[in-house]
Amino acid sequence: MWKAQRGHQSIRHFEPCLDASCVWHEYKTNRMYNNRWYPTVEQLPEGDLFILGGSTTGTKYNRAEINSASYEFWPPRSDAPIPMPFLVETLPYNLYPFVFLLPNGNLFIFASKKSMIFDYHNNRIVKKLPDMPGVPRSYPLTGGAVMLPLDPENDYNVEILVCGGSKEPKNNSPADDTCGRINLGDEDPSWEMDTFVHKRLMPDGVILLDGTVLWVNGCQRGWAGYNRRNFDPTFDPIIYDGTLEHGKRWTTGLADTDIARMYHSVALTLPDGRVWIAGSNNVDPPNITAEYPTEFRVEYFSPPYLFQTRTRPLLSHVPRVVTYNQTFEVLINLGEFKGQNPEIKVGLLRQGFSTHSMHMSQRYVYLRHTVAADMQSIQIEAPPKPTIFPPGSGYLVVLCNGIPSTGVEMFVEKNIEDLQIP
Ligand SMILES: [Cu+2]
Repeated sequence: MWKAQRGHQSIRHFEPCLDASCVWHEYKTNRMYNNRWYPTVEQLPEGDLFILGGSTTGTKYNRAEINSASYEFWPPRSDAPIPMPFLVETLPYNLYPFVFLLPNGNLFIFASKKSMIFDYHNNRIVKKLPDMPGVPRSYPLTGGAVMLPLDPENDYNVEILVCGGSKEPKNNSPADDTCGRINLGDEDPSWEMDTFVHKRLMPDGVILLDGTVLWVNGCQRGWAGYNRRNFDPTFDPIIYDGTLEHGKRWTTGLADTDIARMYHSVALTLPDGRVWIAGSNNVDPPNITAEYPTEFRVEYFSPPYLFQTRTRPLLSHVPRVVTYNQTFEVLINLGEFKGQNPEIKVGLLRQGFSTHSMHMSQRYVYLRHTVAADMQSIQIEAPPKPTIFPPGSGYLVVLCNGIPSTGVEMFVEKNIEDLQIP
């Protein structure tokens, strides 16, 4: 049986397969320069990975002696990790910084309350942004962050949403009940504060197939970590629609769960439009009889768009791989909406990967398109460049009056040959 090596510097590869032969490959010699416990990884347009921050050893929260205040690339682009003073300025609550690749090729980087636009090509801060009001938002005072869907209609203007967190690393610390949203397209971006409906730390924010954001998991008191640090679980899912005006963005009153999902919970949007929710373990060693037990049950959340009586659009003949800026055709069946001039949108979702309320490399991009006169096919333009959607897979979705089709996996590559199908 495969046993993982010590993980602080490990790079592990997993090759998907259709049989039972899949194994993890561990690289003992090829490894990161720095020990990194709780770093962030973001996919880059060049096809490699940006790895940022963390601490050199496991800890309740970061401190100067163990701070991995640097970044590096995988595969390596430099001979050594590159120092990042921002990760010193944001101590001690700066593990798992929020990082998003921006359409202009820079990175948005957020830790604690601070954020900046960073040019990783030239190791240069492009712009420092104002502090976000309220509590720190990074581990172990864990909030969540989402880059709202990118849309060619507004020239891929970027807005970032950061929600929740906790006041201090104490058992009785109240979770935060606010979200902040910053428009990076503004000349002087500032945080517009909004409610998070109620207090929540360790939330999971996932982009649904229709471009809205579902928040699940978490709790109302304490901080992130093992052994009696998380209390008062939040059971209700809430949905944020970033296209609506302030005060009208939240949908509440959805079906509650009765499972506490706090530290080490995860959530992921599925191609069929549901959300897969799993985990929770805030006891070490795992214990299924604890007050908040180690949780082995999986749940599926079905968003309101799956309960509409209207016909769900059908999508077929999606190409397996397209190149940037390529125009391609898919077939659609709009059911009773055919001929009624419905609003058609096309989206491409990359769910990214989820841990500790982080949804690294998650993004959603609307695609330019033209619906055929007979409403049975759509000409779609692939994302124009890799800074908008880095190379790799996503789920293509057609929305008809806001109701999404099932997502169909499609790869976007610089060259068709880049996708090696075994
Ligand atoms: Cu952990």
